[in-house]
Amino acid sequence: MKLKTLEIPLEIQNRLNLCKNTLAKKCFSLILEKKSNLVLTLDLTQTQDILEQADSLGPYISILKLHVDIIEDFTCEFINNLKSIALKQQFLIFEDRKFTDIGNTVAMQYEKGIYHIVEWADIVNCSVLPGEGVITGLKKPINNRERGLLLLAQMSSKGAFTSPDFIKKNLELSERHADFVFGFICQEKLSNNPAMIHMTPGVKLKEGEDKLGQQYNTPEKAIFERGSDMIIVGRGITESNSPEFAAKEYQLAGYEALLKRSEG
Ligand code: 5BU
Repeated sequence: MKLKTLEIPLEIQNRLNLCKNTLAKKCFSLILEKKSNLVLTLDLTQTQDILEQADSLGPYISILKLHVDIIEDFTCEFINNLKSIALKQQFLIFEDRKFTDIGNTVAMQYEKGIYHIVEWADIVNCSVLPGEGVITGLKKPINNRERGLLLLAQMSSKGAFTSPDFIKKNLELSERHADFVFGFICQEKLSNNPAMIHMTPGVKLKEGEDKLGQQYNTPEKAIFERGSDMIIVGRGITESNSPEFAAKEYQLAGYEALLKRSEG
């Protein structure tokens, strides 16, 4: 198993040159530098496990995604340690908080409580179900930090509600707030704006379903056939016998699919 080290996906290089959003630039640069369009999701409940996996799998990923509210022994020290690992291993931190409330509430959820998410998460996401206020609310606590927002346009789970109108609204709002919004969580390419990044969860090397309605597509299907840019993978890696071997496999599968698309 070897990456074609000399090849780069020209499409990503071109899009990097076109985009102005800082987080989009960072993502495109990481994809090219690390030859990885892999977002690892560490849905683990113990901080030590998260830190160990983040450090050992860090070389193969561009983004680490968390659900901070499932952690049972959360401390500020954990965040400091995670930030050091992110710096050492060169990945961005994405808190999958899925903000969905009125602007005033999401602003507080982003900044306050025990987690102070705005202080450490480079990337967060929200649903536009509440309307534009959810985005303007999330902008409030940012100040001059470099932060990016992804819109939750489509979900991977069975029976997820996604009407064409809802997707259209996501596209409109992404353009209106392109200083902050730099892409989508989705199941296929939605935007023709080359600066917008598409990230897809529900990815495994083998298609299938879990027992609670999660549906899986392969990296090839997500990236090559459906035109997404990054794959989000959790249990495919964390529950394998060798997470390091699996992370390399997903890195290779995701990046090869991107190369294949760029060539085509
Ligand atoms: P998995 O172990 O690869 O199934 O984990 C998928 C992760 O992506 C998990 O953290 C979910 O919360 C997250 N996710 C998802 O699976 N599907 C979606 O549509 C969205 C997020 Br949005």
